[in-house]
Amino acid sequence: MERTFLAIKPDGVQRGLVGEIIRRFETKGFTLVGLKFLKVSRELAEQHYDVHRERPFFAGLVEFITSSPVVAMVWEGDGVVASARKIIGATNPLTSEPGTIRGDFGINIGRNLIHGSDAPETAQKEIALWFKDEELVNWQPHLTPWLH
Ligand code: 3AN
Repeated sequence: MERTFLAIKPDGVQRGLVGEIIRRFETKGFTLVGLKFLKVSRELAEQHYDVHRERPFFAGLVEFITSSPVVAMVWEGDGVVASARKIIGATNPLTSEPGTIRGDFGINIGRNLIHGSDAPETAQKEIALWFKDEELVNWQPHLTPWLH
């Protein structure tokens, strides 16, 4: 089953949007399989944003994500990587569609509330970086199958 890595960034936590953001993935029907609240180390932040190392905003990204706690999560479900990206919205909240998390709650590209893996391969790498195997819960909600 496909999995994705999501992290509610410091701005989402500080603005009290944790419940609202989690609700959107729950009500969509995806399954939560990992969840933790942590202050991110500089080492983890630099590894997570490694692809952006040469970008001018890299230092600011690392500074911000390490500045205050984040909620790290793994969600599971058919097509969850692409679907979560749609639920999150475009990178710049100013142009993200209303109805998306960034479109509904953000303005600033450097404060876009949530990270979501951009492809299944990236998701696997990010899940391995942020979570130990034993921190992920293999389970299935016992709902009527036609709901999902
Ligand atoms: P996304 O999070 O939508 O996948 P990426 O991977 O292009 O976006 O960028 C990673 C993060 O870098 C974004 N979430 C955003 O916080 C930050 N970022 C991207 N572009 C800029 C920019 N031009 N200025 C400041 N921060 C940026």
